[in-house]
Amino acid sequence: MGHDLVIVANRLPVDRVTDRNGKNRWRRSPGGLVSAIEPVMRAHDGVWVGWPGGTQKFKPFKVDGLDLVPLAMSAEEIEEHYEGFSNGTLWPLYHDVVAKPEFHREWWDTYVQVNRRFAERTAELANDGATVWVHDYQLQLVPQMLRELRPDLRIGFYLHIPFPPAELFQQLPWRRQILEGLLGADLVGFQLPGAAQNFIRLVRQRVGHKTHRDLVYLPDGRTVRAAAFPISIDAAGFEELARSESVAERAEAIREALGDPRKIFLGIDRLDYTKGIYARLRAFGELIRDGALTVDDAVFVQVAVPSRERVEHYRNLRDDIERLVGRLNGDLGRIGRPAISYLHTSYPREEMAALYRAADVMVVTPYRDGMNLVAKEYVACRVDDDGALVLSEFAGAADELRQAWLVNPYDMNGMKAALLEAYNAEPKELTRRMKAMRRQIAQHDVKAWADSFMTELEDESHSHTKTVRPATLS
Ligand code: GDG
Repeated sequence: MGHDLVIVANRLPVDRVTDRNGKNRWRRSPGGLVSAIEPVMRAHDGVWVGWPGGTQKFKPFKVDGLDLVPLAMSAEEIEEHYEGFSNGTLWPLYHDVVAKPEFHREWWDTYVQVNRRFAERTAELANDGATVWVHDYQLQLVPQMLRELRPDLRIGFYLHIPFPPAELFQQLPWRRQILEGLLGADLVGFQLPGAAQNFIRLVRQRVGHKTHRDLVYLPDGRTVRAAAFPISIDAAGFEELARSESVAERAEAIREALGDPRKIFLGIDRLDYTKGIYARLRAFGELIRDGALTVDDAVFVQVAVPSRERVEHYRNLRDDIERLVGRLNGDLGRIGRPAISYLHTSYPREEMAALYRAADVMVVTPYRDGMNLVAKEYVACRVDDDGALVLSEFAGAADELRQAWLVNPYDMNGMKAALLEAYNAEPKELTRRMKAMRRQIAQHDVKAWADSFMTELEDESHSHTKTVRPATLS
């Protein structure tokens, strides 16, 4: 039996866990994306296609009533499609070349192969005229491959990470194939309007199609729309969690365990070179060295969530950060008073909420970030309308959270000044800023995001009657 909605994403929204009795089972991954998409899936008889992690093959299964179709990857595919082309080529290229992207033809071939398998399986699962929503940079060829197999489908694509300006994108040897892959969709969604504009401009320049504002007119009569849909979080869910007694108590306990400093700075990031962890810790260390802050008054809690540990860049980054933390604590700390409290681990959602509640200054300083949900989660958890957010201008979230202390993460002195201002801000000032940011997040939550994308995808008229010549550029 087919489905009226197919969600296609690199990962399935579940993790394989071993329970107390040593039995393996599936557990739903935490996170807003799944909870936002779940109601849409239920309303449309949906199914989710994705990689379950690892190399083991599984039959389709259900978790909490959600239909899931796992697509296995071989060890070579994990190495070349996931770690290679996705995380070694596209990830750095799309994040302003913060690290040097590597271009390998074998990685590309495997990327094509995996995308084809996703497209073929999706084509089998979709009912006549069904809607398919493809997610993220690992699967940019799926829309076109699927369109060829199933012209009857309505196809949407959403990119969670930035889409780079033409000057960087054109480094990619397979730039035209990627653009054509995305053009298989009826609607291509991005975090920010600038990314949609980058895409339209590239399509015009590199593929040679006619474009007007946010529309691309294809020679076959189809119209593709590119637009921004800034993603968000389950704001009410986070707020409820933050208000719970157990989280409030845990936040108190965290403060106490840190020796009741006057103020707690907090960073929570996947350990990724785009997140700017090294520079922010350096800035904080310099403030202590300068005497602007002391280890009695302030501590920086940095949670670095393990990520992509098999990719070399990530291993080196971890070493660099840990060497810096060691040096700062060795130089600046005293017994029982480290400058940085560094944790290389991940936590349950409750502990995240308690950390957000405990922190006076949240520091989010990526060099480039599609959105950054951590910044939004912090705001949602500040139920007393206090706390300061120091936020990079280069995070998508900066477009909405205008009342944060916005910083350029490349500007060390600017970042130091912002950290200090946030630290010294008057309560009235903090409340004014936080209230405005909380209003924004409450009104634009992840449900609103999913609804607006789906509405746009389903409502759209996807054809035009213009006469356009076939593209000739290469
Ligand atoms: C990509 C884009 C875009 C983190 N540590 C733990 C944990 N988390 C959760 C956070 C947050 C999520 O993971 C991280 O999301 P971010 O947005 O901060 O960053 P990426 O992972 O890089 O996500 C990004 C996003 O996609 C969505 O489109 O915003 O720009 O790069 O929700 O809370 N959750 C738990 N324990 C942890 O230790 N439970």
